[in-house]
Amino acid sequence: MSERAYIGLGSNLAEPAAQLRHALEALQRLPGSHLAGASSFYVSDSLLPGQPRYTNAVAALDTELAPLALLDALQAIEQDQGRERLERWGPRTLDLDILLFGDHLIDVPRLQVPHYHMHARAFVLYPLAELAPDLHLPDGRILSQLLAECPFTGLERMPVPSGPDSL
Ligand code: A4P
Ligand code: MG
Repeated sequence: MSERAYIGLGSNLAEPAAQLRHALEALQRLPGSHLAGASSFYVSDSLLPGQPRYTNAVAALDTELAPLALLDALQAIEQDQGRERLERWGPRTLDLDILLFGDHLIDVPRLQVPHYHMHARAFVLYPLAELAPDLHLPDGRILSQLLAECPFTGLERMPVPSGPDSL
């Protein structure tokens, strides 16, 4: 059975926008999966001081992969694109987070879904709203309400369309 997953993409090293475009191409190639959509790209300051600015986006992926198989596949894409895990929250060529996986609530050591900070991060919520403005989270939260509590301040939407059609 196919599930709709939402994937958060982030990069702040080595041409971030190109990293995100490559990652979207890689998502398109995942087995048993279909890239159903991609948001615009957004640029914002890092939450952590002293790091380059981030480029972020969200992708909608319809997938027959199980959640941990999807996590394995996303981590393989991160590795392919040169991610080095030198420190947690350090700068990275590519970060792929599973924001949502259908209506599943997942809490196992390797994977927590919904992603633990998505409800308070403008660089996640605004691109997600481009793809699914009426979304209800499996824990009962409503995306429009989260957006109302999360100012757009500090986000810069890049003008060039970034969807799969423009890859
Ligand atoms: N893991 C658990 N749940 C998930 C999930 N839902 N999706 C585990 C993906 N992975 C999940 O991840 C560490 C472990 O989390 C994984 O091995 C997996 O088993 P990681 O990607 O190696 O570590 P990380 O990215 O350094 O940590 P984390 O918590 O994902 O970092 P954040 O919270 O994403 O923070 N500022 C802006 N403007 N934009 C950003 O994207 N990102 C960060 C990093 C800081 N500031 C930022 C941004
Ligand atoms: Mg991560």
